[in-house]
Amino acid sequence: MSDEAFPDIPKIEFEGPDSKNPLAFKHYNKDEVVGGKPMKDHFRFGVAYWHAMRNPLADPFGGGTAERPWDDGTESVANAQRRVWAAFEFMQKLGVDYYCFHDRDVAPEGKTLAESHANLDAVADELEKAQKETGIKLLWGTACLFANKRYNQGAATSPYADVFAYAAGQVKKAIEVTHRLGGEGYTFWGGREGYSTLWNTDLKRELDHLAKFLHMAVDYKKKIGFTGQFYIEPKPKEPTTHQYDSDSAACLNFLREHGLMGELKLNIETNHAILAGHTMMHELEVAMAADALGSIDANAGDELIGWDTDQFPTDIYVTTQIMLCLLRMGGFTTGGLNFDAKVRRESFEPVDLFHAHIGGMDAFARGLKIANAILEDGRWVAFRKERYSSWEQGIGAKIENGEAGFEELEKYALESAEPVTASGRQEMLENLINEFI
Ligand code: XUL
Ligand code: CO
Repeated sequence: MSDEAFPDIPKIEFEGPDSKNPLAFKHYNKDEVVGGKPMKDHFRFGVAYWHAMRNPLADPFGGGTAERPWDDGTESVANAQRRVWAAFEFMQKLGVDYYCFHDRDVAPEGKTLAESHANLDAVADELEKAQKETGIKLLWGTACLFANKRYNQGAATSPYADVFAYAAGQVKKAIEVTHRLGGEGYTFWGGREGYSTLWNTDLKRELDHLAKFLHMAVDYKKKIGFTGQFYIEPKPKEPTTHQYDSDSAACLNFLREHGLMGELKLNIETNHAILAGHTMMHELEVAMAADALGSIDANAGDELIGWDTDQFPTDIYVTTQIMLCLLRMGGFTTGGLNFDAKVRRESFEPVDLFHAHIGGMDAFARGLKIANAILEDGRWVAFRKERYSSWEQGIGAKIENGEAGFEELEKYALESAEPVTASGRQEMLENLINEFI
């Protein structure tokens, strides 16, 4: 396609913190080395195709407002193919290396599964060409198992076996296309896997079915030699009242109970963490403790609203916490920071897509620099280490090494003076972190 989708927008460059150009990075300087590697390799930023290219910006009170001149509004394959080039022009001008998609975002659903497969293949041809031409890669693919009416009561957890089978056929194809496009991962987000009321729900049976579905996916992945990482994405509610993959701990418990640990890692989303009543840092720490933090859906929620508003991340405090976790983990392997975020309904012009992503990337660049400075300073790390120093030797080391039981500990306590603790110094630590922000 020769026509540009964003003709008035140049390639977004790093201009530094003094720049007043809204279409420039103030902090994200992709090749600048921070903490031993270039910024771009810390983040592995991804654009979410469904939000950037397909979200019409509707809300419950009114239809879409998004102006997307390259899109003719039809559900045709030709329109979907043209849209691919707009997407890649956007990503190239923005300077991100990855994207993520749902099967039904990139290609229209057909009247039959066979027709949907053919549509997806036709658009995948175009995606493959665009990837080759631009060097932009697929971070992960996924299947939309929630929009079509057939999934109104779930997909893998639907009470109806035919729906389970249909979903399996759809996911099989989505994994194949992800594999064909060199995807580095594949995500399972619950969609409508949950319930609206327990009065009509056999919870145990539905959870067993979900586990069976994931085992089949793992088997098939191995059969076709797809080596990308599988992820499960926690979210507590919306669209159902209770989603089965409600938070990191629930997902890990589910994976362990059903023999899936090691096969799937977690893709953790900031807005979902908030809906679960947790901080993002909590969700990341829980996943990291199980060696299961795989990827991140970067966005923000509005704490005053209480639903999945999928806003762009701008809060430096939160990006700092996320980068502190990632740096301590040693960074992503297959995962990345996918902007699972949409511009506001009021921000309907194409250029707003740039403002939104630039802001998110700059917020993460600042988070990275701040987190790295905190770690290099060493006081925060030293405080935490010192707080647990009683476990390094003596009775603490014996307990951790499994060399002491209740009898020995009772004897130790009887013979020792009253235990002494020190202040937790929460406020001092909050002040310390703020020194860097
Ligand atoms: C929904 C959500 C999804 C997943 C992919 O809240 O986050 O878009 O990221 O299915
Ligand atoms: Co998400």
